[in-house]
Amino acid sequence: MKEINVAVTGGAGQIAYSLLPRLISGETFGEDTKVNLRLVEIPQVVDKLEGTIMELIDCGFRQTGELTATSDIKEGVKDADWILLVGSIPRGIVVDGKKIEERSDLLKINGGIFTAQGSAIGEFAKSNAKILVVGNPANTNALIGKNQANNPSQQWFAMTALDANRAKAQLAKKAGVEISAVTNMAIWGNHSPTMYPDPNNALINGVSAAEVINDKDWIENDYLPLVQQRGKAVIDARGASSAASAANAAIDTVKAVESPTAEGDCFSAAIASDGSYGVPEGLIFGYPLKTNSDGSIEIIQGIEINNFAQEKIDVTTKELLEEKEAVKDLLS
Ligand code: NAX
Repeated sequence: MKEINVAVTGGAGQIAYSLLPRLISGETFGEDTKVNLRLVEIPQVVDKLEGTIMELIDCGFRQTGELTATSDIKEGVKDADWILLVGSIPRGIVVDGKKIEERSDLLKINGGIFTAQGSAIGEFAKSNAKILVVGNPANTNALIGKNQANNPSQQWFAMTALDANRAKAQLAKKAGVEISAVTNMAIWGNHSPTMYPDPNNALINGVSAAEVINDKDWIENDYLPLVQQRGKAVIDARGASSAASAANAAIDTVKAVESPTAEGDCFSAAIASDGSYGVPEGLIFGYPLKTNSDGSIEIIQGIEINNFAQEKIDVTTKELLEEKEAVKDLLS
C-alpha cells in the first residue's frame, strides 16, 4: 500500500466529525492508500481527540494508518501531503470578554491563527503539499496562510465546493433533472454571500443552465440569493452551521484535485489569481478549475462573462480586496 500523511485542524469540531472517517476509508485517497492522520486542536480541546481516535479505530477501515492528536501545528503538519485547515474561531464567540461580531475582528483573530499555521506548513510540510482551507473567512485565511508559508511549490485552495454543490442541486431541482446532469458549475470569488454561482456557463445535459431554465427572474431573484444565503439558512434551521455537507465538499475537493477533471467539465475552488479574468494577482479567488493528467491545476480560460456576471464578479472582487486590506498587517 502507498502511504500518505494528512493533517486536519479543528479535529474535534463538527465538520471534522463527518470528515475524518471518510479520509481513512479508502474513499478519498484510494483503496490502496494507507492514511496517517494527524488531528490538530487547541490545547484546551486536544484531549477530546482521544475519543475521536478510538472511534476512528473502531470504524475498522483497512486503509487506516497511524492516528495521532496534537496541539502543536508543527508536529501536525510535518511531512504532510495534504492539510485540511478546518479549525477557526466562529463569529459570535467571546474572546477576552468581547463578543466577536464584526467581520474585521473575525478576520484579524483568524488571521492570527493562519499566520502561525502558514509558516509551519511552509517549513515542515512536504514541498508538494496541498492545503485546503475550510475555516472561515476561507479565502482570506488562505491568503494569509499561503503568504506566510512562502513555499511556491505548495498548492493552496480555499473551499467553494459546498457552494458549487448547493448551486448544482438548486438548478437540478428547478429543471427537474438528476443532479449528475448539471456540470461546469463555477463559483466565482469569495466563499461568502457575494460569491457568484454562474448559471450561464453551468450546463444541464450540455446546454447552458440559464437557457434550459429560461426564467431570468427566478435566476436573479430566487436562485442567486438561495445559493448565496444557503449557509445562513442551514444555521437558522439547524441551529448549527453546515457540517455533513461541508465535510462532503471537502472530500469532493480533495478528489477533484487528486484526479484528472473529466474532459470539458470543471471543479470549483478558490486559488491564487494569476490575473485571469481581470482579478488582481495573488487574491485567493474562486474560479472554475481543471486538474490535468500530470496533476497540475489550471484556471479554465475563455469562459464568456456577460455584463451581469461581470458586475457580480466585481462585487466579490471588491469584498476580497477589502478583506485583504483589513489583514494587511498580517501579510507583510
Ligand atoms: P466547530 O466550531 O464545530 O469546530 C471548529 C474547531 O476548530 C473547534 O474544535 C476548535 O477548537 C478548533 N480550532 C479553533 N482554533 C484552532 C486552531 N488554531 N488550531 C486547531 N483547531 C482549532 O466548527 P465547524 O462547524 O467544524 O466549522 C469549522 C469552520 O468551517 C468554521 O470556520 C466554519 O465557518 C467553516 N465553514 C466553511 C465552509 C466552507 O464552505 N468553506 C462551510 C461550512 C462552515 O461554515
